Amino acid sequence: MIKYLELRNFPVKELRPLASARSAGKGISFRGEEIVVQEAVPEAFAGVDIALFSAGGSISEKLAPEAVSRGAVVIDNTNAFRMNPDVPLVVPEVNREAIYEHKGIIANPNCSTIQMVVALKPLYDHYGIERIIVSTYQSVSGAGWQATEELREQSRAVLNDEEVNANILPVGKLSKHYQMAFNVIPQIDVAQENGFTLEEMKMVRETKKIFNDESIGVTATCVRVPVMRGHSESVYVELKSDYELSEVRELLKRAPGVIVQDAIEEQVYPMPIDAEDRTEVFVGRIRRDLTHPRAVNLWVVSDNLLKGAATNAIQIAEALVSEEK
Ligand code: 11C
Repeated sequence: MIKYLELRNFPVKELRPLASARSAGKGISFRGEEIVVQEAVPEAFAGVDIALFSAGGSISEKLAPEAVSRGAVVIDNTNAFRMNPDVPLVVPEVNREAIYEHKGIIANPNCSTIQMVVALKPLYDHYGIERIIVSTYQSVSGAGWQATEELREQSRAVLNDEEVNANILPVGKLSKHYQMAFNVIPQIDVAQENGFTLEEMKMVRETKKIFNDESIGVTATCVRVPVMRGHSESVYVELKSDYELSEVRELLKRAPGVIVQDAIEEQVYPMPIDAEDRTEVFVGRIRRDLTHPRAVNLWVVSDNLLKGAATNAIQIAEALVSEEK
């Protein structure tokens, strides 16, 4: 987020990096200047206009209200407030208008939801959406930098015929862990009572909230794959009216934040390796479904750390300070 504030020339008067007591006193660099990290205590938010939170749900629950009570608008990257009816859940390309209804906190959605709704927005507006069936192929960076280190270490161990240790995935806080290298794991986040995982239910609930449409049917299967960065999704979308494939392609090409890479005959399609460090959502494999006359299949890829997190948060901040509502 700090890098993107810098890259996008966000009008920052003062940057105040806040973290745990353990990190306080360390330095970070911003616009060529070294800034000292302070401890994230309630008083540290005095005089802050916009507070970007990304330190886990429990920290947000504790400190976001403190920041708001001191006059800040909080943009929260965690799951803590996303389904709170008083908190807008925003992807600027989809529901920018919701930003201005905030009561102090604005939530940044889950990465896998963000990239899907950006791709579906033009189809939702033009045809309406009846139902979505999504399967994800999510990179390990979604589970934090330790997970990326573990994948590196495990890959090296497998190739060297050494013992493989697994301590993080699928879910750090659970007791069972599985090898990620040369494997796929059909679990992201904890199990829910209905047999889905929390990641899957985030995709279901957040999609309905962002489109402000409870009638959309959404079902998700979220899978971790041994990719460092960039989430991919196979999306089946049943539209409310008939469509022409050429029109779907045109709508996607014109959609803000979307890049179409779609020519299977020339082997052109999005891949996470190409999406790294890019802020757009890439869409390809656009094809008519074989089982339903109003359904279309898409392959959607984006950098989960950028559009899926940092970039989306900074875009919300940009909309907040923009004159244009
Ligand atoms: C993952 N989507 O890939 C998760 C990470 O609710 O913001 C983001 C969790 C969240 O593991």
